[in-house]
Amino acid sequence: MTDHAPVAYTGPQRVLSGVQPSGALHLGNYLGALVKFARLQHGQPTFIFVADMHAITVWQEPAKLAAQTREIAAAYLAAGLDPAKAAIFPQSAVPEHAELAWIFNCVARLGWLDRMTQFKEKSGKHKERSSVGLYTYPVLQAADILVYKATHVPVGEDQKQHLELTRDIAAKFNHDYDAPGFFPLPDPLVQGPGARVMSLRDGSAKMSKSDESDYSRINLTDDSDTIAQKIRKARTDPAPLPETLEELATRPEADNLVGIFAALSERTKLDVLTEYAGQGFGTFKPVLADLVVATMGPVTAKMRDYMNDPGEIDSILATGAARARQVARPVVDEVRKLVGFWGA
Ligand code: AQP
Repeated sequence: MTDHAPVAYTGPQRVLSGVQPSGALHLGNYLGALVKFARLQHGQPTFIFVADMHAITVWQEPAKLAAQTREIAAAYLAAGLDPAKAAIFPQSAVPEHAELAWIFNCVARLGWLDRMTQFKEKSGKHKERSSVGLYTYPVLQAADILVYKATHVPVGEDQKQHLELTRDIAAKFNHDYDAPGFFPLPDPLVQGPGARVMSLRDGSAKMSKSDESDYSRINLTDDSDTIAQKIRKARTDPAPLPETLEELATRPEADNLVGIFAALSERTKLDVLTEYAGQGFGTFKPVLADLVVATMGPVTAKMRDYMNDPGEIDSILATGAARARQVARPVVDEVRKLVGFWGA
């Protein structure tokens, strides 16, 4: 170990992200992640994986996991990801993720992981019965990103803390192994009104796959009637929509619905308020429901089409995995040399 002032990474820019195949996707995943993936693929080389190794940190039925993996791939394609541009692959098909994760387990400090709020939320009162994988999940996530030396990571706001941990691991590795600038310190891309979509039943909790109430979320597989009903029943307050963002911020449920409207129509929240200020939810909710149905309907239909062709999805996943390995293997080989492993 030697002392070094941090040296900036000067390699190519790359985008990486992923979603777990742990249940039906919802509007939060779509706006916070999928839409951003599709936008970014036109700029830099893009790697989008299905996080099946993350999914098994909590129990997954073995008989269903491969189908769930294909379903996420179908959602990626339906959201506009193009396999000719982005490498789309299952995480477990690129073993370099796990290989690097072990080395990072030896770089990360227990104190860093102890601060991760997602583990605390997901393990709840039964921490000692959680898998070790759930605890070290953010370390695997750091390996997912850095095995491609990715510089930009589009995620929802809930992932910001994990991204900070990735930066800490990259900086410590570069320092400890005397490899200034070897790994980039990746930037989370979290901006935009879709970065934190909240539950339709509780404006202080994020929309989540694991929420017990199906009325808390809009699933990518919901039909038009179900979507309209969920928005009609969404919790709100009796006041009309305000004129300013400051007032909106004091009303979490209203803020959430305006945010969803803004994200789906690619406008700002202020723009939406300018149009609907003074109107009650009796007027706003049906317009929002129409917008959600009009935007999500075609995505759901495309997703079903892809799901009906599992052979095509498998071929896209296999090609994506081969492309991903071409980038990941040389990085891990360099890491092996830096660490001093035999034969490297
Ligand atoms: N409510 C949300 N708003 C905006 N973005 C969100 N994301 C998740 N929920 C929201 C983003 O979706 C991506 C994939 O998430 P994931 O499936 O890998 O893990 P997650 O964050 O644990 O997603 P869920 O749906 O909330 O699942 P559970 O209920 O299991 O916790 C990430 O980029 C995430 O930020």
